Amino acid sequence: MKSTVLFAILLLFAGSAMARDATAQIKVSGMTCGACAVSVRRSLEKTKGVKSADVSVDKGLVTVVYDDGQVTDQQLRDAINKTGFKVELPKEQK
Ligand SMILES: [Cu+2]
Repeated sequence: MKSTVLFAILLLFAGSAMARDATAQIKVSGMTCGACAVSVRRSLEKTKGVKSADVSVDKGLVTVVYDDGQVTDQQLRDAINKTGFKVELPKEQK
């Protein structure tokens, strides 16, 4: 019985190691209310390769889980920029 559980746990780890899910946290300025958050989230969810998108208006932060084999971080930023809200570049980038 114990070995079955262990095997299941091992399978779980192997599965997550093979998945190519990546998480991006993107700072977005200009969002002021729930409707803003919804429009950003919808546009990301329409983007190919995006698994889920979570938008925090308070923090001005968008968290996207995506398949990095299908879509790039830059494409996510482009999708947000198309909604009219502005992606803030991280300080270390120029
Ligand atoms: Cu709004």
